[in-house]
Amino acid sequence: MKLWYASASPFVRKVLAAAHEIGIADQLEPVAAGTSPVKPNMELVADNPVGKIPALVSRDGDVLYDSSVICAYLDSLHEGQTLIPAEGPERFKALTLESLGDAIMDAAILARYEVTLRPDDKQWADWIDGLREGGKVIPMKRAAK
Ligand SMILES: N[C@@H](CCC(=O)N[C@@H](CS)C(=O)NCC(=O)O)C(=O)O
Repeated sequence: MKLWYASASPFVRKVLAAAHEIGIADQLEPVAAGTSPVKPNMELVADNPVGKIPALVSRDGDVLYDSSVICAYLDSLHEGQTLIPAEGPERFKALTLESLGDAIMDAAILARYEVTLRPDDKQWADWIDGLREGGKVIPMKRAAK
C-alpha cells in the first residue's frame, strides 16, 4: 500500500506507529512527498485533493486520508484486539485521546509554518505564542527556524 509521507511529519509518524503496533508496517510502501500550503505537491494532490500527508492507497486502490481514517483502516486489517476499542466508553476515550494528539500536532504544525514559511515582517507574535501556550504545543525556539 502506497503511503505518501515525509519523515518530519508527525501525522505520518502517527500512522507508522499504528502500522508497527498492528504489525503491518512492512506492507506500506513510503513515497516521499514534500508539500506545504504555499508549495503544494501536485502529484500528491492528484491522489489526495486536500494536498496533505499522510495519504494511503489502500489494498483496494482507494485513496484514504486523513491520518485518523488511515489508522482506522489499518486497524481493520488485522485479527485480535484493535487499537481503538470497537464499542463502549473505552472507544470514545480512545477517540478523544486521538483528537487530543491531533490537536497538539495541528498547533505545532501551524506554529512551525508561521516561523518557517511566513516572511518575517508578516509574522504575528501573539498568534505564534497562542499556538504554543495552554499545553497545546511543546515550546519551540523561535530561533530554530
Ligand atoms: N488532519 C490531517 C493533518 C495532516 C497535516 O497537517 N499534514 C501536514 C504535514 S504534517 C501537511 O501535509 N501539510 C501540507 C499542507 O498543509 O498543505 C491528518 O490527520 O492527516
